[in-house]
Amino acid sequence: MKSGFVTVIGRPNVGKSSLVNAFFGRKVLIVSDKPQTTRNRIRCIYTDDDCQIIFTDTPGIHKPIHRLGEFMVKAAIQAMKGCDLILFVVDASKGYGEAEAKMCDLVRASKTRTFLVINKIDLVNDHVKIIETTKNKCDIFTKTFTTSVVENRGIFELFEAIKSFMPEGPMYFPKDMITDRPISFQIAEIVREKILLLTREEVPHCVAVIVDQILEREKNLVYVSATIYVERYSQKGIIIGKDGSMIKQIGTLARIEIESIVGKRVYLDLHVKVKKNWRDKDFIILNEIGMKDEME
Ligand SMILES: Nc1nc2c(ncn2[C@@H]2O[C@H](COP(=O)(O)OP(=O)(O)OP(=O)(O)O)[C@@H](O)[C@H]2O)c(=O)[nH]1
Ligand SMILES: [Mg+2]
Repeated sequence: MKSGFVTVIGRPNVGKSSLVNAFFGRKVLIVSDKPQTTRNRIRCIYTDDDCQIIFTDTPGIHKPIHRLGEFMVKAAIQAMKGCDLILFVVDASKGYGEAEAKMCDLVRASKTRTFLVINKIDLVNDHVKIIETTKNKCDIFTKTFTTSVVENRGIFELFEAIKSFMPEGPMYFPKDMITDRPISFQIAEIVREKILLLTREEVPHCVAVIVDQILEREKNLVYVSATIYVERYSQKGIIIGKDGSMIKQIGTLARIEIESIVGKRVYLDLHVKVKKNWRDKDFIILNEIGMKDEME
């Protein structure tokens, strides 16, 4: 059997999580049009009859301005260690910039084989130039691929190339395991994704979601309670909305998706709390949202 570890890196918003979802042919990771959607390294395990590929999605590499950002970048760098292959994802409409230069240094130091993936080619007329610029500035790529997740272009070719690149190895995870993150994490991410979808400006970045309780109340009903943390009272007002309209919308969208992963009806109880500067100071929240490894 072939098996191995593939780490996906790139600056925020280039489509890393979207690519991993495309490999699975379904949503495993949350995605949004706001940068810094992914905050943790998250393993997604693909298993078929003759191979197991463990994809590690990572937060976008950026210049951090608070502890949460520092931990996110640290998580991405850590994820590059010990993998068999790195996917270096670039947004075709943005090209090669500072973040890519930093990534290039990191990849070179890791001495790991790397595929260059130019994603979002649907947004540009000519992606040949960006491939050339990226290759000229960074000469570390074993192979180059162009993809569009929205138009499903190049995904199959890239996936097949990854598969054939994997070494012979064991099954690392049970074959029905999709992610290494617990259900409470997956639920919190779904709630956060709906907030990212429905709010703007600084609000999405100031939100943490923690699942407090998951209880099987009746045979076919699961009670889930979660707390949404924000940094200011004005943000709490935005999340709740006029007469509770926003929190209701967040709850409805999230509940439908949570029900599909839990396989039962869900009663979702959401609360909003203010914790000033939690992104810099609140190690309990940072720990609860999965930053433990990065805090050590
Ligand atoms: N036009 C276009 N949009 C894409 C493509 N792939 C992803 N997107 C969009 O780009 C945005 C960012 O996608 P994500 O998958 O969340 O990006 P990411 O790199 O994981 O972002 P972070 O988690 O913030 O680092 C979303 O709005 C996606 O729908 C693509 O091939 N073409
Ligand atoms: Mg992401």
